[in-house]
Parts: sequence; C-alpha cells; structure tokens
Amino acid sequence: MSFRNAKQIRLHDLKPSPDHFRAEVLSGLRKWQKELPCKYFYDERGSYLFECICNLDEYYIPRTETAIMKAYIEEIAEALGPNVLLIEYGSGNSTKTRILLDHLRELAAYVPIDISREQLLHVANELASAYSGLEVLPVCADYTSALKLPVLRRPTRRRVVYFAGSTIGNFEPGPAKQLLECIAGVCGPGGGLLIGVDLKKDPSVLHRAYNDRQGVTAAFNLNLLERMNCELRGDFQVDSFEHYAFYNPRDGRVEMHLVSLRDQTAQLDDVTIPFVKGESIWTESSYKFNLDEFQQMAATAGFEVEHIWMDEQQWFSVMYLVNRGETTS
Ligand code: AVI
Repeated sequence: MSFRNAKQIRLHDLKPSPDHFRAEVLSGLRKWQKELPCKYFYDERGSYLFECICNLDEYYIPRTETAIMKAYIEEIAEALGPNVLLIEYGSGNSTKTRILLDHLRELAAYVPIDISREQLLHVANELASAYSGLEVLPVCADYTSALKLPVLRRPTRRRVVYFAGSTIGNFEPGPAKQLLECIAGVCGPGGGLLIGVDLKKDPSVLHRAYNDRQGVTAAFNLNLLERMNCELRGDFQVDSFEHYAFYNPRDGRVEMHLVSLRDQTAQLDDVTIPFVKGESIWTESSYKFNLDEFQQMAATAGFEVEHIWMDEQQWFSVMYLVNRGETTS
C-alpha cells in the first residue's frame, strides 16, 4: 500500500498488523521466562520517551555517536563515495542523518525505514523540506522482515544501509546475524553498512545509563504495559510492576525487565496471564561488543570492516563495512 500525505511524501506502508502484535505478545508471555519484543516500545509515547532518554546526561550513546560523526564526517563521506542510495534503518531524531546528508556527495536518494509511522513521517517531512532536491522515500515496515525497496527516479552507484544508535545490540546473537545477512541482501555485493556499535565498558557507566535518576527509562519500559492495555484491551496494573535494568557480564548485555511487585493476574482480551511476586517480563537486551566480536559476527554475513571510528574513551564506535559476498561460519 502507498499513499501521499499533505506534503506529498509518498509513504510505502508495510507496517505489521495489530494481529501480529497480539500474536507476538501472547507467545512471549506464555514462555517460562516471560518476554516481549523490544521493537514494541516505540508507539507514539514510547518514541517520545526514547527521545527524552537520548537527552539524558546518563545515556551517553547519542552524544558520543554524534560527536564521532561530526569529528570524522569527511572520512566517512569519502569511504561511502558519491551517488549513494542511503537507506536508514530506524529514522531516529535525524541529527546524525543530517550530518550525513550535509556531506555525502551527489546523494541519489534517502530511504528511511521505521515501524513507527508517526515518527517516520515526521522525520521524512522535515528532511524533504530541508533538502529540497533530495528524493525522500519513507517505508513504514519492520526491517527485520524481508522488504522491497521503492523504485527510485535516478540510478545509483551503491546502496549503503545506515544503522545508528547501536540498535543492532537489541538483537540476540542469532537474530543479529540474520539481520546482518538481510542487510547484506538489501545493499547487495559491493554495498556498504555504516553502523553505530556500542562497546564494552565499566559496568557502572552502563548501570547509570539504563537507570537514570529522573526515571525516564523506567517510564519507557513501563509504557509497554500501557500500550498493551490500550491496543490489546489489557488490564495490566502498571504500578504493580517495576523497572529493573542491570549489566550481565557473562553475556555482555544490559537486560531490562519489568518485575511483578505482587502475585497478580493480567487479562489480555480473553487470555489470563498469571504472575508471581518477583517474576519478570524480559523486555530488552542491549548487547555491548568488543571490536573483534563485532567484526567476526559481521563476517558471518559477508561484511568486511573497512573503517572504525571511535571516541577518545573508546565507549562507542562507528564502523563502515563492505559486503564482500563471502560469508564465514
Ligand atoms: C535503541 N536502543 C539502542 C536503546 C539501547 O540502548 O538499547 C534502547 C534503550 N533502552 C533503554 N534505554 C535506551
């Protein structure tokens, strides 16, 4: 399906249906360790809360990544080359995208892909107005599933996927490899991947980043219950759950959970979900990498790392990888 909004941006709408949301929620809540896919954090309020997280002092990722992009943008633009089709996975708040759009030479078109339609259209409209000659083709979709790119007005030299914010860390290792394979398919042989990857660091820095003093991350986590109440006719007692986030050093990830504060049941439509006091719903993993670990994982999808840019503290990296088409196992 595709339609134009008031500003004549053509939206390619492949958004998953509410039935899909319901099916994934029920399957996650029926597991022994209850879990929910973190992609469902991002309804309108969730996207707003995530933007607030991005402005917190404790949450170092956006400012560190932006500083790396600003410091090395000439080298980054040189690595990507001219006449690129830029495909962004997740449309973010566009600060980093603008750095790229300002510097990439003869950019062929920009295709942002996001599951949140409101956020996507907002960003696409903003960028289409700011870069008047640029073809902007938003796609509303879950980028973890196979997707067809819209047809462009101009031929391009290379497709480059831009995947910022270390969102790759929100995937378990198996799905992360599958997603990288899928990206390799989208950008094709010789295509590129510019990706933000969060690095392993002192756990106390991570603890602060996911347990901010103002409780914004807690509100972001709890909003998933509100969303289910609203969209799936649920009756979760939101104040009977608590945000819990910690770094798990064995698996190299921050885990976010919603812990039940008492024995209780929640109703989702006609389905009853029981909770005992202390039981949790695992809502997000955020993997942190060593450079080698990430390089090896990317190689299994056929990507070779060409450049790595980092901040001085080596907390975060921006990498440029090229799809060589040769996978390692
Ligand atoms: C989007 N993603 C990379 C964020 C992260 O750090 O894993 C989501 C987030 N969760 C809590 N704070 C931010």
